[in-house]
Amino acid sequence: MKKLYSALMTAFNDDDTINEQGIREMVRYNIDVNHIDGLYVGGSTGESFMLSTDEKKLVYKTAFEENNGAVDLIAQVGSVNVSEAKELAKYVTELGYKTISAVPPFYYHFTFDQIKNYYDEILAGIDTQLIIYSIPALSGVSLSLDQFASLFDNPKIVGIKYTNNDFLLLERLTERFPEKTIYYGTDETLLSALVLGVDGAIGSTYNLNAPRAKQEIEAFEAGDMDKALKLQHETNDYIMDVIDNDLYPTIKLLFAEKGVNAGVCKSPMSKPTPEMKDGARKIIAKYFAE
Ligand code: MN9
Repeated sequence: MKKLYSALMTAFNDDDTINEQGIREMVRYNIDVNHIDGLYVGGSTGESFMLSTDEKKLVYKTAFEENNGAVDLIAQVGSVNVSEAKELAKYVTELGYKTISAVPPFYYHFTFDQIKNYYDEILAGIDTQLIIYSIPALSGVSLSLDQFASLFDNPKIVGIKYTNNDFLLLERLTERFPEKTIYYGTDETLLSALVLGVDGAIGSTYNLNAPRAKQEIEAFEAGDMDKALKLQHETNDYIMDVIDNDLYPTIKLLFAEKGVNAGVCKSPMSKPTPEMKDGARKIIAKYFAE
Protein backbone atom coordinates (compact mmCIF):
# COMPACT_ATOMS: atom_id res chain seq x y z
CA MET A 1 0.00 0.00 0.00
CA LYS A 2 1.32 3.43 -0.93
CA LYS A 3 1.88 5.82 1.95
CA LEU A 4 0.19 9.17 2.50
CA TYR A 5 1.90 11.87 4.56
CA SER A 6 0.61 15.31 5.48
CA ALA A 7 3.06 18.18 5.33
CA LEU A 8 2.60 19.47 8.87
CA MET A 9 1.73 23.15 9.25
CA THR A 10 3.12 25.35 11.97
CA ALA A 11 0.49 27.20 14.02
CA PHE A 12 1.38 30.80 14.88
CA ASN A 13 -0.20 33.26 17.26
CA ASP A 14 -1.30 36.67 15.98
CA ASP A 15 2.07 38.13 17.06
CA ASP A 16 3.90 35.54 14.88
CA THR A 17 5.15 33.50 17.85
CA ILE A 18 4.72 29.72 17.70
CA ASN A 19 1.46 28.28 18.99
CA GLU A 20 2.44 24.88 20.37
CA GLN A 21 -1.10 23.86 21.22
CA GLY A 22 -2.11 24.48 17.60
CA ILE A 23 0.69 22.22 16.35
CA ARG A 24 -0.45 19.50 18.74
CA GLU A 25 -4.05 19.77 17.54
CA MET A 26 -3.03 19.43 13.89
CA VAL A 27 -0.87 16.39 14.69
CA ARG A 28 -3.84 14.84 16.54
CA TYR A 29 -6.27 15.53 13.68
CA ASN A 30 -3.91 13.90 11.20
CA ILE A 31 -3.55 10.81 13.37
CA ASP A 32 -7.07 10.46 14.76
CA VAL A 33 -9.25 11.70 11.89
CA ASN A 34 -7.10 11.37 8.76
CA HIS A 35 -5.46 8.10 9.85
CA ILE A 36 -2.42 9.41 8.06
CA ASP A 37 0.68 7.23 7.52
CA GLY A 38 3.11 9.96 8.48
CA LEU A 39 3.95 13.62 8.88
CA TYR A 40 6.61 15.72 7.13
CA VAL A 41 7.74 18.26 9.72
CA GLY A 42 9.57 21.49 8.94
CA GLY A 43 8.98 21.76 5.20
CA SER A 44 7.59 24.54 3.03
CA THR A 45 4.09 23.98 4.38
CA GLY A 46 5.51 24.38 7.90
CA GLU A 47 6.75 27.87 6.89
CA SER A 48 10.06 26.54 8.10
CA PHE A 49 12.32 28.81 6.06
CA MET A 50 10.94 31.77 8.02
CA LEU A 51 11.79 30.32 11.46
CA SER A 52 14.77 30.75 13.77
CA THR A 53 16.80 27.70 14.76
CA ASP A 54 15.16 27.62 18.20
CA GLU A 55 11.69 27.92 16.69
CA LYS A 56 12.43 25.02 14.33
CA LYS A 57 13.54 22.91 17.29
CA LEU A 58 10.35 23.76 19.15
CA VAL A 59 8.28 22.60 16.16
CA TYR A 60 10.16 19.27 15.83
CA LYS A 61 9.90 18.64 19.57
CA THR A 62 6.21 19.52 19.86
CA ALA A 63 5.27 17.31 16.89
CA PHE A 64 7.43 14.46 18.14
CA GLU A 65 5.93 14.54 21.63
CA GLU A 66 2.33 14.77 20.47
CA ASN A 67 2.84 11.97 17.94
CA ASN A 68 4.28 9.76 20.66
CA GLY A 69 5.27 7.05 18.20
CA ALA A 70 1.86 6.86 16.48
CA VAL A 71 2.90 7.55 12.88
CA ASP A 72 6.10 7.90 10.87
CA LEU A 73 7.80 11.30 11.11
CA ILE A 74 10.27 12.94 8.71
CA ALA A 75 12.07 16.12 9.78
CA GLN A 76 13.11 18.57 7.05
CA VAL A 77 16.34 20.19 8.27
CA GLY A 78 17.78 21.71 5.09
CA SER A 79 19.07 25.25 5.27
CA VAL A 80 21.38 27.47 3.26
CA ASN A 81 23.25 27.75 6.57
CA VAL A 82 24.86 24.30 6.63
CA SER A 83 25.91 24.66 10.28
CA GLU A 84 22.24 25.08 11.14
CA ALA A 85 21.27 22.08 8.97
CA LYS A 86 23.84 19.92 10.77
CA GLU A 87 22.74 21.12 14.18
CA LEU A 88 19.09 20.41 13.35
CA ALA A 89 19.90 16.97 11.90
CA LYS A 90 21.67 16.06 15.12
CA TYR A 91 18.88 17.53 17.25
CA VAL A 92 16.02 15.65 15.58
CA THR A 93 17.97 12.39 15.48
CA GLU A 94 18.63 12.62 19.22
CA LEU A 95 14.92 13.37 19.75
CA GLY A 96 14.11 10.09 17.98
CA TYR A 97 13.24 10.99 14.38
CA LYS A 98 14.26 8.03 12.18
CA THR A 99 14.38 9.95 8.88
CA ILE A 100 15.48 13.43 7.95
CA SER A 101 15.02 15.35 4.74
CA ALA A 102 16.85 18.36 3.37
CA VAL A 103 16.23 20.88 0.63
CA PRO A 104 19.41 21.53 -1.36
CA PRO A 105 21.31 24.71 -0.46
CA PHE A 106 19.61 27.51 -2.39
CA TYR A 107 19.94 31.19 -3.38
CA TYR A 108 23.63 31.21 -4.41
CA HIS A 109 23.37 28.85 -7.39
CA PHE A 110 25.79 26.36 -5.84
CA THR A 111 27.58 23.88 -8.09
CA PHE A 112 26.59 20.24 -7.98
CA ASP A 113 29.81 19.33 -6.14
CA GLN A 114 28.95 21.89 -3.48
CA ILE A 115 25.42 20.45 -3.20
CA LYS A 116 26.82 16.92 -2.87
CA ASN A 117 29.23 18.05 -0.15
CA TYR A 118 26.35 19.72 1.68
CA TYR A 119 24.40 16.44 1.88
CA ASP A 120 27.47 14.45 2.89
CA GLU A 121 28.30 17.03 5.57
CA ILE A 122 24.79 16.97 7.05
CA LEU A 123 24.91 13.18 7.27
CA ALA A 124 28.48 12.80 8.55
CA GLY A 125 28.55 11.21 11.98
CA ILE A 126 24.77 10.97 12.32
CA ASP A 127 22.99 7.64 12.43
CA THR A 128 19.98 8.47 10.27
CA GLN A 129 18.64 8.21 6.74
CA LEU A 130 17.82 11.13 4.45
CA ILE A 131 15.26 11.91 1.79
CA ILE A 132 16.30 14.62 -0.67
CA TYR A 133 13.71 17.41 -0.80
CA SER A 134 13.58 18.31 -4.49
CA ILE A 135 11.36 21.33 -5.17
CA PRO A 136 12.97 23.19 -8.10
CA ALA A 137 10.15 25.75 -8.47
CA LEU A 138 10.80 27.19 -5.01
CA SER A 139 14.43 26.27 -4.30
CA GLY A 140 15.69 27.10 -7.78
CA VAL A 141 17.77 23.90 -7.68
CA SER A 142 17.11 21.29 -10.39
CA LEU A 143 18.88 17.94 -10.14
CA SER A 144 19.37 15.63 -13.14
CA LEU A 145 19.03 11.85 -13.17
CA ASP A 146 22.80 11.41 -12.99
CA GLN A 147 23.07 13.95 -10.18
CA PHE A 148 20.49 12.04 -8.13
CA ALA A 149 22.53 8.88 -8.86
CA SER A 150 25.65 10.61 -7.58
CA LEU A 151 23.89 11.74 -4.38
CA PHE A 152 22.75 8.15 -3.87
CA ASP A 153 26.45 7.15 -3.62
CA ASN A 154 25.94 8.07 0.02
CA PRO A 155 24.10 4.97 1.35
CA LYS A 156 22.30 7.05 3.96
CA ILE A 157 20.38 8.84 1.18
CA VAL A 158 17.37 6.61 0.73
CA GLY A 159 14.90 8.58 -1.32
CA ILE A 160 13.38 11.75 -2.69
CA LYS A 161 10.45 13.97 -1.86
CA TYR A 162 9.76 14.83 -5.47
CA THR A 163 7.82 18.09 -5.77
CA ASN A 164 8.20 18.65 -9.48
CA ASN A 165 5.98 18.14 -12.50
CA ASP A 166 8.75 16.71 -14.71
CA PHE A 167 7.22 13.29 -15.32
CA LEU A 168 9.96 12.01 -17.61
CA LEU A 169 12.54 12.56 -14.87
CA LEU A 170 10.19 10.90 -12.37
CA GLU A 171 9.78 7.85 -14.65
CA ARG A 172 13.56 7.64 -15.15
CA LEU A 173 14.03 7.78 -11.35
CA THR A 174 11.51 5.05 -10.49
CA GLU A 175 12.94 2.86 -13.23
CA ARG A 176 16.60 3.35 -12.29
CA PHE A 177 16.24 3.35 -8.50
CA PRO A 178 13.49 0.85 -7.60
CA GLU A 179 15.05 0.40 -4.16
CA LYS A 180 14.77 4.13 -3.31
CA THR A 181 11.66 5.60 -1.70
CA ILE A 182 10.06 8.32 -3.80
CA TYR A 183 7.27 10.41 -2.32
CA TYR A 184 5.43 12.67 -4.69
CA GLY A 185 4.78 16.26 -3.65
CA THR A 186 2.40 17.95 -6.07
CA ASP A 187 -1.03 17.00 -4.77
CA GLU A 188 -2.78 18.08 -7.98
CA THR A 189 -0.99 15.44 -10.10
CA LEU A 190 -0.90 12.55 -7.64
CA LEU A 191 -2.61 10.14 -10.04
CA SER A 192 -0.02 10.71 -12.77
CA ALA A 193 2.73 10.01 -10.25
CA LEU A 194 1.02 6.84 -8.97
CA VAL A 195 1.05 5.51 -12.53
CA LEU A 196 4.82 6.09 -12.65
CA GLY A 197 5.41 4.01 -9.55
CA VAL A 198 5.96 6.40 -6.63
CA ASP A 199 5.89 4.93 -3.11
CA GLY A 200 3.50 7.53 -1.75
CA ALA A 201 2.83 11.21 -1.43
CA ILE A 202 3.51 14.08 0.93
CA GLY A 203 1.50 17.28 0.67
CA SER A 204 -0.13 20.26 2.30
CA THR A 205 -3.66 19.63 1.09
CA TYR A 206 -3.81 16.16 2.67
CA ASN A 207 -4.20 17.89 6.05
CA LEU A 208 -7.92 18.07 5.29
CA ASN A 209 -8.25 16.00 2.11
CA ALA A 210 -6.48 12.81 3.23
CA PRO A 211 -9.66 10.66 3.18
CA ARG A 212 -10.32 11.52 -0.49
CA ALA A 213 -6.65 11.04 -1.42
CA LYS A 214 -6.60 7.66 0.32
CA GLN A 215 -9.70 6.59 -1.60
CA GLU A 216 -7.95 7.63 -4.81
CA ILE A 217 -4.87 5.57 -3.92
CA GLU A 218 -7.09 2.59 -3.06
CA ALA A 219 -8.98 2.89 -6.36
CA PHE A 220 -5.67 3.11 -8.22
CA GLU A 221 -4.33 0.03 -6.46
CA ALA A 222 -7.55 -1.86 -7.23
CA GLY A 223 -7.16 -0.95 -10.91
CA ASP A 224 -10.29 1.22 -10.92
CA MET A 225 -8.85 4.10 -12.92
CA ASP A 226 -12.21 5.74 -13.63
CA LYS A 227 -12.85 6.08 -9.92
CA ALA A 228 -9.30 7.25 -9.24
CA LEU A 229 -9.56 9.94 -11.90
CA LYS A 230 -12.98 11.07 -10.65
CA LEU A 231 -11.48 11.50 -7.17
CA GLN A 232 -8.47 13.41 -8.55
CA HIS A 233 -10.89 15.74 -10.37
CA GLU A 234 -12.81 16.36 -7.12
CA THR A 235 -9.54 16.91 -5.27
CA ASN A 236 -8.35 19.42 -7.84
CA ASP A 237 -11.62 21.37 -7.72
CA TYR A 238 -10.95 21.59 -3.99
CA ILE A 239 -7.26 22.53 -4.33
CA MET A 240 -7.98 25.22 -6.94
CA ASP A 241 -10.55 26.79 -4.58
CA VAL A 242 -8.07 26.66 -1.67
CA ILE A 243 -5.30 28.24 -3.77
CA ASP A 244 -7.68 30.97 -4.97
CA ASN A 245 -8.45 31.74 -1.32
CA ASP A 246 -4.68 31.77 -0.36
CA LEU A 247 -3.24 28.29 0.22
CA TYR A 248 -1.66 28.05 3.68
CA PRO A 249 -3.86 30.56 5.55
CA THR A 250 -6.91 28.82 4.10
CA ILE A 251 -5.84 25.33 5.19
CA LYS A 252 -5.58 26.78 8.72
CA LEU A 253 -9.04 28.33 8.39
CA LEU A 254 -10.42 24.97 7.24
CA PHE A 255 -8.88 23.36 10.31
CA ALA A 256 -10.62 26.04 12.44
CA GLU A 257 -13.94 25.14 10.81
CA LYS A 258 -13.28 21.54 11.86
CA GLY A 259 -12.74 22.66 15.47
CA VAL A 260 -8.95 22.42 15.26
CA ASN A 261 -7.01 25.41 16.53
CA ALA A 262 -4.41 25.83 13.77
CA GLY A 263 -3.49 29.43 14.52
CA VAL A 264 -2.51 31.73 11.67
CA CYS A 265 0.40 32.05 9.24
CA LYS A 266 3.54 34.02 9.95
CA SER A 267 4.19 37.36 8.25
CA PRO A 268 4.91 37.93 5.35
CA MET A 269 2.23 35.28 4.74
CA SER A 270 -1.26 36.81 5.00
CA LYS A 271 -3.39 36.98 8.11
CA PRO A 272 -6.99 35.92 7.43
CA THR A 273 -9.43 38.58 6.25
CA PRO A 274 -13.25 38.34 6.61
CA GLU A 275 -13.40 37.46 2.88
CA MET A 276 -10.93 34.59 3.34
CA LYS A 277 -12.91 33.30 6.33
CA ASP A 278 -16.08 33.40 4.26
CA GLY A 279 -14.25 31.59 1.44
CA ALA A 280 -13.11 28.88 3.86
CA ARG A 281 -16.68 28.32 5.09
CA LYS A 282 -17.82 27.91 1.49
CA ILE A 283 -15.03 25.39 0.79
CA ILE A 284 -16.07 23.34 3.82
CA ALA A 285 -19.71 23.35 2.70
CA LYS A 286 -18.76 22.40 -0.86
CA TYR A 287 -16.22 19.63 -0.21
CA PHE A 288 -16.54 18.47 3.39
CA ALA A 289 -20.27 18.56 4.13
CA GLU A 290 -21.11 15.86 6.66
O1 MN9 B 1 5.41 19.96 -0.96
C1 MN9 B 1 3.40 21.13 -1.22
N1 MN9 B 1 4.19 22.16 -1.80
C2 MN9 B 1 4.15 23.40 -1.33
C3 MN9 B 1 4.24 19.94 -1.05
O2 MN9 B 1 3.36 23.78 -0.49
C4 MN9 B 1 5.14 24.36 -1.90
C5 MN9 B 1 2.18 20.73 -2.03
O3 MN9 B 1 1.43 19.92 -1.18
C6 MN9 B 1 1.33 21.91 -2.50
O4 MN9 B 1 1.05 22.77 -1.43
C7 MN9 B 1 0.00 21.45 -3.11
C8 MN9 B 1 -0.89 22.61 -3.52
O5 MN9 B 1 -0.37 23.27 -4.66
O6 MN9 B 1 0.26 20.60 -4.17
